[in-house]
Amino acid sequence: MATETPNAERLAFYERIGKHDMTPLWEVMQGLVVPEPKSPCLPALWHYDDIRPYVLEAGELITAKEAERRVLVLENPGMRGESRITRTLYAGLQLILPGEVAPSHRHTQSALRFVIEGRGAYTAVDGERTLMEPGDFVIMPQWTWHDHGNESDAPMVWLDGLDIPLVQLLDASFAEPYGADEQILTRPEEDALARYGSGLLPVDYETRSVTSPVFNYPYARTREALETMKRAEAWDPCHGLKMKYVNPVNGDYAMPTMATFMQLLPKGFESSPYRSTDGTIYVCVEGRGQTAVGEQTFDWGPRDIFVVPSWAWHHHVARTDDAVLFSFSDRPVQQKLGLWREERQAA
Ligand code: GTQ
Repeated sequence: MATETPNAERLAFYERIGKHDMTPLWEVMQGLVVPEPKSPCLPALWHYDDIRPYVLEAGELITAKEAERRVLVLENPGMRGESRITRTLYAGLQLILPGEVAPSHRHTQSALRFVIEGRGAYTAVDGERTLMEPGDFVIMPQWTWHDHGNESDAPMVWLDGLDIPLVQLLDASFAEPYGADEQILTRPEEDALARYGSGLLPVDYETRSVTSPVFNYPYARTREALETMKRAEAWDPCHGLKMKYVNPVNGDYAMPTMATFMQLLPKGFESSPYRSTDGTIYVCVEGRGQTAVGEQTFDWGPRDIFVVPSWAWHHHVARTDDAVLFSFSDRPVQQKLGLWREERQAA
């Protein structure tokens, strides 16, 4: 591989082939086929208390209807201007004020919502509404109509996670408006959770979707499950007690492009160093702790959001109480393509 500045003869050659839209691999190979992941994604942390005022201020600047989605995008500091929080994923904080509606639309990007603040606003997906509470993980499957509204008396803020950069890379984006603010509802509230999320499935159920038919995984259920499992005290040295959200139809991740997890770190637990190729976005739901990523240490508490880049060594500590972390990444894509790797530091 060429490492030095090319001589005049080579430069002249590159210029001549450049006219034919060609370039020599040996000048770029090192940056293309790297020996291990070298991501422009940087570790980053957003303290919710620092950014909440800006989210609310956006509510005075523009309505949810005018904005279509009134969101402040969380941009990775290593990739400013690219509307992404990791290489493949987008995240933003969406605000809906009392009485507002974010008009119905659909797109080929998959979206998740993780509720940060407020309760009682709804998301409607494919003919059904769900009321949202803090800690709920809510799915908008690709190409399904979805709209949001807030009939409560307080602002509601949630984290949007979408596979926008991934879909952009594939040039596979389609989007269209519904044509009315709110879609027509065809099923009662919480029907999907009862039908598909209760350890039951309709007999003869055949899915046509790559996404879980359960579109709200309520925090109350998730938290209760973690609390019960905690009694067994079988902590994974790297993860504490970490569960993945699954599609009850096939046991796969709940969404085709994004894996979602909920993790409990018991009070006093310090995890062993770990890394994996899926850059991961974390949201603290409860408790306080620290995550060391590379050279940095992040102190986090409830509603704080932080990013661990691909292949960055990291470990977590829960200091004062049990801590609960929600997280998501592009792991399903990497696993389906045979690319996902993980490494645990030898004890
Ligand atoms: O709610 O449909 O944060 O389409 C970005 C794009 C939210 C949404 C975002 C979107 C949405």
